[in-house]
Amino acid sequence: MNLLTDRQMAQFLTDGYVVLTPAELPGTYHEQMFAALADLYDEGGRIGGDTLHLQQFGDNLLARIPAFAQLLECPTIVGALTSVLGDGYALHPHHYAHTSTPADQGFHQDGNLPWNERGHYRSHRPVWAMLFYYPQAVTPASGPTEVLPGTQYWTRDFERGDGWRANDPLDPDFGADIGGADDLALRDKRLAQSVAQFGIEGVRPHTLPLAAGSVVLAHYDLFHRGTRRDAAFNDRRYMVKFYFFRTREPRQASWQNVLAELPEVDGHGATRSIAQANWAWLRGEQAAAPAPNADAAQTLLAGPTEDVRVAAAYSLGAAARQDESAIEALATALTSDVEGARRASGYGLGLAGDAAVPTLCGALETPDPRVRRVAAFALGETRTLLPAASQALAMCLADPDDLVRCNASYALGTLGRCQPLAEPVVDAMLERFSPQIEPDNTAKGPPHRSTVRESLAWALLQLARNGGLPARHLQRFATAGMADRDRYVRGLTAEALRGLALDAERPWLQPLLDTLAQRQFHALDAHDAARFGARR
Ligand SMILES: O=C(O)CCC(=O)C(=O)O
Repeated sequence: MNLLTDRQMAQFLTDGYVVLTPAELPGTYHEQMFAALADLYDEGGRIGGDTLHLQQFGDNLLARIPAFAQLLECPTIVGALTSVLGDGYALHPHHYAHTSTPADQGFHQDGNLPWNERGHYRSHRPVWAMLFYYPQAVTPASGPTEVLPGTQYWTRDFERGDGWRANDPLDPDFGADIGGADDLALRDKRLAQSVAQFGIEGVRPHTLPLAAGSVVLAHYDLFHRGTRRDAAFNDRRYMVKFYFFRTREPRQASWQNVLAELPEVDGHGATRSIAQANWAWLRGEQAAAPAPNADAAQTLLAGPTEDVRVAAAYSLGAAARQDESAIEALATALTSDVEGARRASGYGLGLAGDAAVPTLCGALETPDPRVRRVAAFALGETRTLLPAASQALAMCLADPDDLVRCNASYALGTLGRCQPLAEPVVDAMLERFSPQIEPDNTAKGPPHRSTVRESLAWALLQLARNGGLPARHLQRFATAGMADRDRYVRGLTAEALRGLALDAERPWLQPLLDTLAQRQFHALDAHDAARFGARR
């Protein structure tokens, strides 16, 4: 496999993406992929309506176009994903083939659950990655993807009412009315304003015209958008997006690593301290702790933009391993009324590790769900081995707030990647992993979805892949997960079991499991048929 070089890895950690050109796949392969996607889009067009075309180009591509496996298994892609996510990374069951249109999308981060649903805070560590595959050349006229390099560690405030906004738009007011307005200059002006208002120095849009067969490997949280195609462009431009996640904590570098320190690359200066922390983490080390500057506590609470608040939180978090007052500053920000201060404090407390555990466990008991959500997420980011953390998170699985339960599930998955969790904790996860106890809670995308059961399925996958589910638990996970009405719960459970079966070194199982995994959503199940089948 072709592992990334130090320079490519530094580019990924700094800018949030790298462009890959898998030389092992011939031009004819990409032509075939283009033709196959065009067929599926034509089929979707004949069906018409406003369905998601799940049977055509949403979630089902591996069944409809099995040759996609050649792309996902080629040495360039396997090497790049292994570099960023480590051995044993997994494919999420959701994917989609996008096409360019006459409309402009606004810059956004994808929601961290399918169809822009929200589950948890965004981790700065490379736990997730996206692949954008372009079977045809992308020109400025055909509607290239545009990215905001270096934005993968930032976000806009997203709390709305008592929940979180769907996905993370850079400008929540940039809707279909503006993206589709006849006045193209107005669209461009609004897009430029959205970047300027973000306020982070050095953030500049970058469009990605690319050769046919190019692949962009992006940090999951990179801001991006689909740009409009020219009125004169009368062909098609496809982009297929796949999602991947890690299943192992890094113990050593998984790329062609020579340098101990993150090299300087042209890129976004504001991301450097986070990129350095990532570089160290990916090498199985801890980043050196710079002394926090005297204003860090104040900057965290009242800094003007996300990057300076997060930088302050990182310096306090690193110092907190020895310095009690740094924990106090982070704890104050955790209960602040300022959303961005609370969010940043979560990153700092996560970095503080064991030293933050008492503060975070205490915060899980506060009446404000906004604080409990950050605290739950941050407990996972501490990667602590202290049992008190997973015990407290297990209690949160019964929290009345869905987002607390999601963040707690996600954090348990992170801790379960670090060491096996105690039996009562796993019991609590499996207890909750049932539609009777944890009912469906979203109507986004396919019917019958639960953001909490999806988060639990992801967490249980992490435990399963790390030897944290003994046979009795595994049986319960497999039975409940494969019977779930939520297709992504089933898909994640299947992916967990596939990995385990392959680990058992029975090579003849591989083709069977690969085929089953590819075809998992191909036949309409009873629930989806009611909504999507009738139109075929
Ligand atoms: O089609 C594109 O270039 C980008 C679309 C995209 O990433 C999205 O809709 O989230």
